[in-house]
Amino acid sequence: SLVAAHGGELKNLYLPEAQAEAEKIAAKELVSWDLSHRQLCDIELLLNGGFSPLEGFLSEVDYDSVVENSRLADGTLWPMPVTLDVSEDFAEALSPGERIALRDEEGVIIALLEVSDKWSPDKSKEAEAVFGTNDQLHPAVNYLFNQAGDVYLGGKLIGLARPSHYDFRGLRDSPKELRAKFEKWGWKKIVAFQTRNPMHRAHQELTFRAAKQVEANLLIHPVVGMTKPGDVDHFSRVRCYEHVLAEYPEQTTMLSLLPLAMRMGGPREAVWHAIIRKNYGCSHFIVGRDHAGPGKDSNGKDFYGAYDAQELMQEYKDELGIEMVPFQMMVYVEEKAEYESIDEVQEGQTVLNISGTEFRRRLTEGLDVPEWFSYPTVVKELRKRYPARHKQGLTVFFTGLSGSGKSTIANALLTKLMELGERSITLLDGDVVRKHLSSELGFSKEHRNLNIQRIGYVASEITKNGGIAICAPIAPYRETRRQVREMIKPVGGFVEVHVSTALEVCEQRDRKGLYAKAREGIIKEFTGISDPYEIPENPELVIDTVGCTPDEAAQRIILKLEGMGYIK
Ligand code: PPS
Repeated sequence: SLVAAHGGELKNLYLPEAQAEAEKIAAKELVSWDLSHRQLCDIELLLNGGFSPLEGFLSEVDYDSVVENSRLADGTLWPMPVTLDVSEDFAEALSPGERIALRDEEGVIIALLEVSDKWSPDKSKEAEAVFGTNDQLHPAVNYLFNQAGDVYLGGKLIGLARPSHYDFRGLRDSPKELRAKFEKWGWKKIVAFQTRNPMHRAHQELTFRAAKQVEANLLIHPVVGMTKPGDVDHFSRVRCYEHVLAEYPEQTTMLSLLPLAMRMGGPREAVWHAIIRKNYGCSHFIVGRDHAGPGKDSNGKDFYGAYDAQELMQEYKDELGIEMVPFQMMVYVEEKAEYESIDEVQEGQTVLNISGTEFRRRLTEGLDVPEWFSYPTVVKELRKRYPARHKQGLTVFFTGLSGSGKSTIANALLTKLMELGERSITLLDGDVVRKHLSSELGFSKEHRNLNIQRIGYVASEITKNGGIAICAPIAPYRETRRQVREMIKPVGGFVEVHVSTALEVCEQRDRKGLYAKAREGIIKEFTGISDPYEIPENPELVIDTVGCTPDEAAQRIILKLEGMGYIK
């Protein structure tokens, strides 16, 4: 039979259906808390027994004990605080013994919490003891100080509804369901592989060897709850895993998704991961190099040593109840055309490896990825997600005084890009936007900023979907322009063009007669005359329309875009 759950018994905190229905109706009267995404991930694993032996969010004594000794108050090994953080305001009105309703993002009541404890944690102590640092570059420390509420609630949970998922439903198994599958297939020894990254050949080699070494079946058990910010989204990853699955001998390996919210807690997290896999029925757990590592701290140093996690696992070996399969990094040995563990490589042999960063660079530059590194199916999947720069969306953001020539150049650029014909293009000209998006706005600082934020939002959507947005507002405030850049950068290219034509020139041209009216005071808050224009500090391009035709100006932008790789 399969390994027992941690603490002996696999928990299931859900009420039987009929009872749950009755409780749901009664629960509508209760005070309720809207769960954050991370809390929702935690609650799913609490309710389905993935976090056995926990029966709810940690009480204060359990929390103190976990923080200090990686153990619950009764001595059971448990390395990670699982707490319900709430705001002071919310906590204030609660009294011990009270029941509250916990709701998901759509307002569905997932569970009831019988509040037994309420306390203000020493966050600094928690960070230091659990994650070994107070450095906010650590994602969990950052969460603790900048997102988590200041009060923790502890108590037992009563599960009423399973958190809903619309994606990859066939690949989501609770511990009970996964155990049932193992039993049905007659799998007795199962080695689990934890991952938050796409899998390439090295991972396939490593996991296949691990399974062979301990004569076990293999469970690929990727985290799809929350991983490190900036990771490849789980939709793309799961499609990659499905391709990799085809590379194992048939009937030996399975894929199941784990809705865990990772903390990137290195050694302690490795122990936690192992306990969770034991609850899912696995007998073995692979711990590789830098397990659940959060990257580098503010001094550029790794938060944890590469094999710290393996060492801590070793320390708890006798009481873990799931065996570690330690692995060193796998590298490709060119002479042998094979993967090998880095500690087995002989002197004089050529070792090839492509780092995650280098792999990403190759995708964005549209460069070749060799077949020894990954599978063409996986690379193709990731290329869809991370297209080469000339296939990504892009925003060209003009800023400058009224009459500086923004619209004229923007139109010339639009036409030239249409001539190239690679992507669809939208022009968000100042006047057009004020007619269709911002007709109720005036020219106060507040209204101008609102106007620019709307433009930024629309441009970011266009950019995200692979199009080109050309924006041509005055956008006089630096801070708002910065916000727009921040909004768009993560989804594609952003090129700021300062049309720097001097005020005197704009006023002299006065195409719309607005400057004359502004001087007379008929138009108030007029940029450059009676309202500020903050000059951009680091635009990608500066264009003065004196001595430069619109055609030349547009051509300069095209060249810039080519130089940056956005057009081929
Ligand atoms: S902002 O500050 O970015 O929101 O301005 P924008 O949306 O680009 O609108 C600028 C156009 O509105 C006309 N206009 C004024 N501009 C500046 N200040 C005041 N008070 C003002 N009142 C009306 C003007 O025609 C601007 O168009 P452009 O194309 O820039 O000349």
